[in-house]
This record gives sequence, structure tokens and C-alpha cells, in this order.
Amino acid sequence: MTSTLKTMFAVCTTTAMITLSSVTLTGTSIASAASCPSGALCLYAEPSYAGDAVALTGSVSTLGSFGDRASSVVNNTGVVWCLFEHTGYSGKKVKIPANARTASLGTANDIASSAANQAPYC
Ligand SMILES: [Ca+2]
Repeated sequence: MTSTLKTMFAVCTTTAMITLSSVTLTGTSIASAASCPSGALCLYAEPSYAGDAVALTGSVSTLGSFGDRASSVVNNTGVVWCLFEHTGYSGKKVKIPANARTASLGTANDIASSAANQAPYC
């Protein structure tokens, strides 16, 4: 079960690999919205795709140390993603349409703690 839950994602300010309970962070650089990898959902700590960032390629039940930090987002995937206020895909939900981006999460600023791209959560 642990291996199936393990999802690769990247953090721009970290060069060493950091392993959380169900998430692996790697050292891929993400400098701007344009550099969000194809096939990834990128979360940025500041509006307008600035600051620390993570790139998700699958659902994560916790954003770990990036929780409550996302202020802008790029969806470079062909599916809808949902951001959740709490870990475990619960609380307030914000939908990010396929191949869309938002420079400011507005009322959802700094609240995202988990993310999903599949049923039954999103
Ligand atoms: Ca933020």
C-alpha cells in the first residue's frame, strides 16, 4: 500500500531528496510557470508563480511541509485537479481545470493541504 501511495514530486529549493510519510520530494528546479513540467500540477508559494514550488504528478493526501503555502497554481495536465483545505482530501475544495492556471488562489490562498486528480475526491 505504501508503494502505491508514493507519488513523486519536486521542490525547487531542495537539492537533496526528502521523504515524507507518503510523498517523495526531489530536487527538480521550477523557476516559473513556464517551467512547470508537462504532465504536472505545480503549486507556488507566492502569487504569479513565484517563490518555492512543488510539482505533483499524482494525488497526494498531504502536501507535507508545503501545506498551507500555495498561492498560485499551474495545471499542466489534461485532467481536473482539486486542492483541499485539509489533509486527506477534506475541507474546502478548489477545482483547477485541465490545462489552466491561476495567478492568485484568492480566498483559497495559503490553505491547500492535499491535492487530488481522480475520483472519488475530485
Ligand atoms: Ca503562500
